[in-house]
Amino acid sequence: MKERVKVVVTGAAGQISYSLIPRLVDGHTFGDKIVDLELVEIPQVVEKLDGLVMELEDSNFPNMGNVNFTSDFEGAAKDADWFLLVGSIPRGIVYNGKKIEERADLLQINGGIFVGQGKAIGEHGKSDAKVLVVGNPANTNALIGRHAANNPSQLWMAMTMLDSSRAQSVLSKKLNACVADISKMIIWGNHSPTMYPDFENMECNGQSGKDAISDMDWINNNFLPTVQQRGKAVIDSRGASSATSAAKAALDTVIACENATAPGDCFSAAVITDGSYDLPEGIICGMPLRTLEDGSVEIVQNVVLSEFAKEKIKISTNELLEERAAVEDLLK
Ligand code: NAX
Repeated sequence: MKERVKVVVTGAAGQISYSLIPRLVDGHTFGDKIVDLELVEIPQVVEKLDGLVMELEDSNFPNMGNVNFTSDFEGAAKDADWFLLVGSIPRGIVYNGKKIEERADLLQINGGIFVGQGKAIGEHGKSDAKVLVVGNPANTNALIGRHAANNPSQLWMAMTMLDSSRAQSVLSKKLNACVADISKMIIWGNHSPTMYPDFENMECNGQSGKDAISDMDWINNNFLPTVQQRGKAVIDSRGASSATSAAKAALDTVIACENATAPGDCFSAAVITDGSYDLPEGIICGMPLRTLEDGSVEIVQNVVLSEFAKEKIKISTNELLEERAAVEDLLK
């Protein structure tokens, strides 16, 4: 009998999910496993998911198991292996009669959602469940969710894979290489414009970025701003935020966790800090990770950080500390 994996996706009627969900059951992301889906939405739009389920059924995906849609997150969470928390309230919408424009309001509202979801994951998810937070502000949402879950054997991550894919793409062009030639692409810090894409420790066909790139003018005035501001550039052009690339990045994160990492390589996601790299403890911060043969995920140690890198990372961890302070009441 084939192995099964149960995956919960929130924000299932949103634009990222429309690209993401079909590819969870196409046999690529989870290999041969049968994938049971729990698709979660807020009550106001949950019925729309009936149409998505019809489309999934009509697509004849060979690895699709049971599919359910619901607004009951607690029920959906029961014995789930994976939680892809995409759902959140975007900036600019009117919520309880107030237009949400301030980052502090966004932190409070979305943070509130993650208290309930975190508690349900901690109580009802599998003890080795993996949680990927995509909904923004992703790092602080993950911090709140993890705290509410209070179940340290579960792994909480905030997504920085899209930032790492963007960095990989820009660097491959600069170095006249293919994206597949680039490895060890680490994103440090927050999933926000303060993130630090570590060009020095990435490798292109085995050569370190530190050795391959000496043009600091290009790094400071082209590479860093392009990667850090890419989300905004997509919104400015498309009138909507990154969707297909965000979905691909979420799938890449799942694949990176489901398969042992190649020796010497790493992947990017933000996890709880533990004192590694002298980062402030108790924040969800982008770091280099690797998956071991037994399926556990650990922080890669001994990456050498230059003074330039340390300075940039500090800006981002300071922002994460400020975000944590803004949601202090949700972390009690
Ligand atoms: P959409 O607005 O298209 O979809 C979000 C969906 O979430 C909506 O259907 C909404 O009803 C649902 N939702 C809201 N609260 C919910 C709750 N409590 N439970 C379940 N569902 C809920 O946004 P989309 O473009 O799909 O983006 C989703 C999130 O990803 C946003 O917060 C966005 O900022 C974030 N992103 C994160 C990225 C990352 O790299 N970490 C990159 C892409 C994207 O910007």
